[in-house]
Amino acid sequence: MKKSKVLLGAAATLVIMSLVAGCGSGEKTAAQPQAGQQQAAGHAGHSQTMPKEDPMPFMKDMDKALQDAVKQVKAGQTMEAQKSAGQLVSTTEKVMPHMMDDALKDNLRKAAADIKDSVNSGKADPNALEGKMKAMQELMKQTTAHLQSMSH
Ligand SMILES: [Cu+2]
Repeated sequence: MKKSKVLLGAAATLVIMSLVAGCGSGEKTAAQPQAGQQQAAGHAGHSQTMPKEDPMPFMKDMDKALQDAVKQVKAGQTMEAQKSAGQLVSTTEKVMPHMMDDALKDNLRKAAADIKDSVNSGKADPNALEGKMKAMQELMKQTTAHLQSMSH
């Protein structure tokens, strides 16, 4: 009697253990295709992880802040130029969550930070700054095309 109870108990433990293990592995395999689906959705269009907003107005703000900063540096309006450069970086950050191209994202962020640093140094060479502006505008063109390839 006692022996069979122990055996039953052991069998029950085994069943529970295999159920738990089965559950665990089931969860793992279920999680993997989910991650794949999310990636696929991100490439096809506006990802669910993105803020629900149209990033295009940010691109306009970015362009305006960039042109203002360069204009103000040229006019010797250092304080205003620094404000515009700050605006440039913050609008760039707003667009970041909508971008799926990591290289482009990185380049755009670096271009904005570079311009801000040079404006904040207070001794930005207007000609060098103009070159940086053109480089950033080229990246912005690519970014706009990239954002338009997604549905927002
Ligand atoms: Cu988006």
